[in-house]
Amino acid sequence: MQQAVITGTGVFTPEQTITNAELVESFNAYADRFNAENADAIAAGEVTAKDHSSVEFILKASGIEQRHVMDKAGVLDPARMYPRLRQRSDDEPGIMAEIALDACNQALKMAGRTGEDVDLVICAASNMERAYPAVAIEIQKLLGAGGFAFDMNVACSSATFGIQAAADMIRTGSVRRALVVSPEITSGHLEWRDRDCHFIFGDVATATLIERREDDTQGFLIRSSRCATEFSNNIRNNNGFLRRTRPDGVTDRRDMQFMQEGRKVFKEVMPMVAHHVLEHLSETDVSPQDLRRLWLHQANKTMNDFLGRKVLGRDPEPGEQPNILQDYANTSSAGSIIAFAKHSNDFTPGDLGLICSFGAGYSVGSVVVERI
Ligand code: CO8
Repeated sequence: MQQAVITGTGVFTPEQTITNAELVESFNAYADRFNAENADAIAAGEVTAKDHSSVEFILKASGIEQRHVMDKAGVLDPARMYPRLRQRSDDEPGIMAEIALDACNQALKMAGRTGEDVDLVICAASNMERAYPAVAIEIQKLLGAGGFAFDMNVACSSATFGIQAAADMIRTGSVRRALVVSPEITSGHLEWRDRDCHFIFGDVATATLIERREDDTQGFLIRSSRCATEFSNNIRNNNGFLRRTRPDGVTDRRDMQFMQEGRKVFKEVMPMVAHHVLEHLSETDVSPQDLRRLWLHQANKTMNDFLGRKVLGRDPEPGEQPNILQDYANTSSAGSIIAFAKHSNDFTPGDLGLICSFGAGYSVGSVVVERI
């Protein structure tokens, strides 16, 4: 059996940012406009008035301070409230492939490889730009990679599930080098007009290069991984290709964007993740005290504080559980990979760490890595 090693990572970060203050100002202008336009219906009790959002609430409830987005102007326009992206012809790279390529090239450069060295591309993300051809195959072509490519979606856990799939194929010898890439344009499917969730997400793309271990391979050995799922409607998006077949097949309906029962998610997912991680560690003879760092899913600071305490059995020391969500918000599957990419350079051979993601499905993915 071969061994699989993470030899490179890449993070594409969109240039445009939206601070909480900018977001709240735009949301409140939208809410005032909505309330004025619907004044009669609101007075008659037929429509619910929109309350203002608040910077203080967002920071306290989530820890998020800003988010990166592909189009700030469209999101902040109170008459629009979603991104405006350029129409592209079928002969140009799609926007997901374009940002994925940037992240992949960073990962390849870090490992001293080129696209031609790669024989598997997995595009692992929460939503795909189109049904087919697979975005991954487009990325494969743009990279000049060989072998094969496919898309997979496990929402926030897409990247860790992708890493497990790629590592398993490397171990059995069916591929030699794989890129797991997560272009997450969450701004396209976030409901920016809903104050309960308008602050949650941001855009980014991450890539992880995984290679078969040779004598001189350096990086992070994938010691083990575990994936788990359990069906829940508490995080859901009903958009899809059967939409026009429904009697009420409208496009601008609340459930065509991201929806969640945030409190329920919090209460149900936390025990599931803590149990999953502790079982994974125990089955593979790794003590939580052996882990130098946890690179957790980046949805909510309180969630990460809770998990850090559950896994380590004590309050994490500074740097043991780095967050990036204050700068990026929740970037779905990319979050734990951004944390890993930005906070792993100080590892020395023998150091162990845990990458862990969780979210819609529900889904949980955990990967134990060792610096070699
Ligand atoms: N400003 C002011 N007040 C607000 C706001 C706001 N923006 N929003 C809500 N409030 C009010 C509420 O109305 C409520 O008022 P009241 O007490 O009078 O009823 C009060 O504040 C408290 O509201 P909540 O109970 O909702 O607040 P919480 O403390 O629970 O925090 C969170 C809300 C931050 C959403 C929290 O519940 C949370 O983080 N939950 C878990 C979220 C999570 O991790 N979800 C995972 C989803 S990600 C995923 O799986 C990927 C999906 C695919 C990607 C999709 C991309 C778009």
